[in-house]
Amino acid sequence: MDDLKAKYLSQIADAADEAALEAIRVAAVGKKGEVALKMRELGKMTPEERQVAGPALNALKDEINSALAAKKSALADAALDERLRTEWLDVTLPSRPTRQGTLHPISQVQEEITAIFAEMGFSVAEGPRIDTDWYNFDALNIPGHHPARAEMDTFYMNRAEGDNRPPHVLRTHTSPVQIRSMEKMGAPLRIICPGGVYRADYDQTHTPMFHQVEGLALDKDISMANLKWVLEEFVKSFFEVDDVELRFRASHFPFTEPSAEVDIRCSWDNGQLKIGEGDDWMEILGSGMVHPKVIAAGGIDPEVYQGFAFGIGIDRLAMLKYGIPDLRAFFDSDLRWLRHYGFSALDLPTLHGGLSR
Ligand code: 2U9
Repeated sequence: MDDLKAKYLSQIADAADEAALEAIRVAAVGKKGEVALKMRELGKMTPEERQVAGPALNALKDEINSALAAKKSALADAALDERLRTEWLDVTLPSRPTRQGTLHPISQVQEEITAIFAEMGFSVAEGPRIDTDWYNFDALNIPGHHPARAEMDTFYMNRAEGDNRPPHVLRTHTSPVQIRSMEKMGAPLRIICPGGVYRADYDQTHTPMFHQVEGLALDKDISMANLKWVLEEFVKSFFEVDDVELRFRASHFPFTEPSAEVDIRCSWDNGQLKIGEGDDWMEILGSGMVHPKVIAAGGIDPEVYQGFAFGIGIDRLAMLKYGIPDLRAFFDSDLRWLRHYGFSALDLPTLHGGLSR
């Protein structure tokens, strides 16, 4: 027994890492280790011999176990010391002198849009990108059988067998945020909801994740005239032109009634877009008066409150304003592209200081 003890204590002292220590543990005090084998021999001994050998074997086992535990914690301490010695950072070093990052055009345009609507009294509301199909569809007057559900190419979340929670989707628009805001804040309400949305669609003009800003204004006396003024102000500020002609074209969305798609007067001369002049029209957003069922779904009485809503695709607006030809480049993380099309992170857009410089 003394030999066993000396052998294992010296092996433990010499162990270089946790793996070596584990191998020693298995050989010494594991189920089929040497101490266990010795224990089995107890059966063949006389009762007198057993009375001496039994406790001695147990004591040996305890001693080896505590040597193992002590060595394990010493190894962990040494590993931590080694990490602290090698992994360090001089936080007093000066920052790099060259300009490093830029603001992505989508972030820039989102900031610009936010600045414009903030000036008109809209605050920003945000919400989850994964939401229930109730918030994404039913509350917006898109019931289960509605063709709009299929048209939106929805990404459904996988559900485990027996999961009874309601189905969740990657939001196909930011509209669920407006429903949540109505529930939380009631009316009157004036919000914009910017953010990423998801649809299973990928080609030259579609990416499976893109960005929208939706707006909602609810009050006791809101009409289509208010919508028209707000959108005209927005378009003039955004494209930085003094005057622009809008065309409201009758359309249909489940969540607004009446609904209108909005075009701006423009010209395309040798591939150059000019806003506010020319004989062409370009669609830039959708809008309408919020459907009474949608107001009710948000917990607000549609007999008392009504309002307008609109939806704008940020990515396309960024392409138009900054002459970016290919939508898919937005998501390539190509540094040369980001340096070319990016914006200074220190020049946040404001109406008084200029939106884009
Ligand atoms: C609530 C009530 C009404 C939001 C609206 C549109 C019209 C629209 C598109 C624009 C470009 C989506 O990104 S896009 O492809 N959106 O045309 N969106 S009205 O209406 C709402 C939203 C929330 C509670």
